Amino acid sequence: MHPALVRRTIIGTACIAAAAAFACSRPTGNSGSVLTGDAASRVYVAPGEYDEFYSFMSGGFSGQVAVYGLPSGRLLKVVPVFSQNPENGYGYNEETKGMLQTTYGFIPWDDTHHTELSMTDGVPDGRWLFINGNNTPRVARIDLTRFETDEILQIPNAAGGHASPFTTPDTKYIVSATRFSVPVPNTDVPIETYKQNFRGTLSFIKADEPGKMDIAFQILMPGFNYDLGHSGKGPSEGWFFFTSYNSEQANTKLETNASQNDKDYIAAVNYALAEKCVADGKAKTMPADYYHNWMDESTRSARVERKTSVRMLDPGDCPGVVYYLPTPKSPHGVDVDPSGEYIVAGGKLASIIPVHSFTKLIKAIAARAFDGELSGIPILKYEAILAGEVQKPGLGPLHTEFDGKGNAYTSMFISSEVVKWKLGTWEVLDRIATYYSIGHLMIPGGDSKKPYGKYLVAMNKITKDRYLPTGPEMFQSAQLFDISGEKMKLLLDFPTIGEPHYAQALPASMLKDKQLKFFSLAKNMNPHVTRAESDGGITRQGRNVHVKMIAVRSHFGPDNLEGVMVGDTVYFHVTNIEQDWDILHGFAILGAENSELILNPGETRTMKWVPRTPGIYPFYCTDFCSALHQEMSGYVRVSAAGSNVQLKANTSPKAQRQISKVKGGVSASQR
Ligand code: RUQ
Ligand code: CUA
Repeated sequence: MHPALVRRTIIGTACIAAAAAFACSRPTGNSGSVLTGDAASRVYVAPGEYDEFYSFMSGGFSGQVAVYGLPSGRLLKVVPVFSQNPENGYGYNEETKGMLQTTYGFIPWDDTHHTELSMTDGVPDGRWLFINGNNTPRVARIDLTRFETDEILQIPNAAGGHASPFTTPDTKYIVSATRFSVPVPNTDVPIETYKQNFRGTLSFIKADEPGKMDIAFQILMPGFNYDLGHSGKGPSEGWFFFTSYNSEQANTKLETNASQNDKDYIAAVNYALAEKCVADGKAKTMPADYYHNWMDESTRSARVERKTSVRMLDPGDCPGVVYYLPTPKSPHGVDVDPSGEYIVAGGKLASIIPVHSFTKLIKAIAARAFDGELSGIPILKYEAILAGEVQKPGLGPLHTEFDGKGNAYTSMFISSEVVKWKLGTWEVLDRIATYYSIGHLMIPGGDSKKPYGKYLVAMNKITKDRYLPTGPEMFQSAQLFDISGEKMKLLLDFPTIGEPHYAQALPASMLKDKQLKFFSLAKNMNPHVTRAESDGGITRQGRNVHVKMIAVRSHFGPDNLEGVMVGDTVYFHVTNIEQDWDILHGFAILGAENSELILNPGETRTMKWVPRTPGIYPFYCTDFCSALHQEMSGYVRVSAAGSNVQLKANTSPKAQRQISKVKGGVSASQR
């Protein structure tokens, strides 16, 4: 019987027996059966106090990033990345639409999988967070002083960007490997010619300069499916490891056809050597079509650049750049321990966890301990590179993280548990159930040189009875474990947005004091900025009407607009002229086929609006900003096409009175 059901039955029986004496509480899921006494106090963050860690969870099929506090599990923010976000107008307003531009057109969605913090010397440094778009292969950079997406790079010659955006210890590169092999360049061929025509690519993306992300080079690989990656560190710095499955190169019914081989491969890529080969001109420049979009800091508007070529390195032209490490059985995760010596693979269908040794790998290469080759890539002998195998770990090993104290923690999808084992002796030390079907797990800093090793978060694929039911679909579920002692302890369940896949976390102290509180109005170089109400107004350029407007507690200026006609396209350029933390205004207008605008203090945002019928259209502030928030509104008069109503923008007497009240504050902030 399911453990939850067992407990419910017990509670049920005890309840009947005790009914005369006590009021029985209803059974509430099964957490009580595994919780220890102090769990509540371990996760309790008192009102007004802060969490110890920021945890950045992938938003999965929401396309975003969700930021949670740990240990409380409180949702702190949703950062829009690849999906339009009506909550703040990202991807709807004119300034940010460009961020979602791709060669496939404007794409309002993606499927995010892995968050990755930037690192310095192999340790998270709190500058940026990267995340991948899995469907339309892209990588994004989020600035951690603002929690905003600043840059998106599309990956050409790829179809699905799953092994991404893992970083090198110095954040010189982040990577993206294609999940699906396709013809490179992509072209119309019969699908059954998979083996002849389909190829994989591994992309190394230059990532250490904001606004300058670019494909440094791609490596052309056999037509497998590439799954996950991790960089080496310490002695293995300069190498990158990628798992692959479907070495069978099946193109149909992968469920069985891609699970035939006893072993698939981890590709060990010597990217330091690849760099050298590229510098020596051994990569071919090939045409490619992809977008690079980034936010211009001064205008806070997206800049969009279309790129036309990449450098493609064929491993045959750079001997020693890639080796294959045979790894049982359709490996999913590949994780490198804090010392950089051990490379741990999670073979979804394997009955052991294999651990490769970097020292042995280098020796095996020198001794040419090969088992043949694949498309010119030498296959190392399994026994020659093996450090050890964890025996009987459980079923369905996927991902491993480390606590920095010599222990590894592996998620077991099929047996729904976390298994703790010891590096070096490979013995299983502890196991604890997860509810249910854990995918990734995360320890703050757990894939870095210096894990923080206090908590572990399990990200589970199935939620079922963990919360009050919400129809057939429930949020995904995360669970927080205390790993500070010998035995793991369950502390907390909390729901997450989308399917979080992976997360990374760092101490709040690394970010908290670096947060930007507002944008400087003086430095706002948006071409449509309005710095003072007297600069507002309405102008016509053919069928386009531009409205320049300020928002300040508690009015818009101007707030009455006339002379707009059916057939016009109206652009509302609204500037929030507040210079104060967390004082936001919004803008929405009746019937707009668009989301609202949300305006950070000091920021200009533009809404495009096409009125369809004559009439009066109210607009209002959507973010409750003051006692007179409900008064923060205005009207647009729309006349029939060809009418002779004059363009007019005015300011209401009430707004005049309010502006004189707040003027001192506003002008002071502009000095
Ligand atoms: S995945 S549950 Cu998309 Cu990283 Cu392993
Ligand atoms: Cu401004 Cu409500």
